[in-house]
Amino acid sequence: MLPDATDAISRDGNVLILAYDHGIEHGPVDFEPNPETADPERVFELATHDAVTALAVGKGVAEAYYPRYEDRVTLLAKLNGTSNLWMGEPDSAVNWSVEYAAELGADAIGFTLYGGSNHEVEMAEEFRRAQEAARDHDMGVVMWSYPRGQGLKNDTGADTVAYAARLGLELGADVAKVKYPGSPEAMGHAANLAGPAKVVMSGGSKTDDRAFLETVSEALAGGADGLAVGRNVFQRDNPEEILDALEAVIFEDASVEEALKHTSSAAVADD
Ligand code: FBP
Repeated sequence: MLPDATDAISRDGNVLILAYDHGIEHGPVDFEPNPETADPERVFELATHDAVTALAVGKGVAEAYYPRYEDRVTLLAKLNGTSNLWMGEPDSAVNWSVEYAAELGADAIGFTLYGGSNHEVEMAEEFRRAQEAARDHDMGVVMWSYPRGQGLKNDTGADTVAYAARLGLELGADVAKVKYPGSPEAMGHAANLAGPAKVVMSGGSKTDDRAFLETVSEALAGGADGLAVGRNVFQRDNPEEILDALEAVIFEDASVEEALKHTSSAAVADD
């Protein structure tokens, strides 16, 4: 972890990564709730929102769209990814090099590590190469740290998530992206173990405005440095509203009640 490595992808020390690698990881099914988000242009437009400190996308999407947005969006190059069609032990193909990501203008790289998978050793070695190349290019390093495999699937227990956060620090990530472990205390435990590396909560499947904002607020209270979110933003009918609300919670220290005023839920509650 290097002290200034996250400057380009943070705001006042906090991070809000808009994740849009779902077309690889989950497939088109994730765009069904809000079909216009199948068009990357729609999501690049969302990423121009002041709340978004970086947009995480795969190579093809970056190549096709980033040149038109380079002045308005901070690019996080999600280097590896595997489709949901893959049925083997958790693994992730490295789809582009750090050098090429730098050429395209990326400020940071993103890399999934499945600790606990039969492929952990190779994945850690691939991560090493990417992390060191990122240092050569002054790019930040974000680890999607998801312990998984051999019976461990989406484990959100406090000890597992703390281990995931610690792997981020140990292997040289500047930011460890982890699943929410269910309470502010457990989040704090993970954040402590990550030391100087930032820890951000992974958004997860879509929930309602209040439940989502409460979880984000709890994670921050526990010691998280922000959020990396996909579906809980782009699957909403009004993604800009939830970004307004997240901006209030993450960067303006607003309460959930205050933040909810940015969303249509507030209008429904007032009726
Ligand atoms: P969400 O906020 O939609 O959960 O996205 C976060 C993310 O890490 C994405 O970057 C990735 O595509 C997806 O979750 C992977 O989810 P999983 O591997 O748990 O199915």
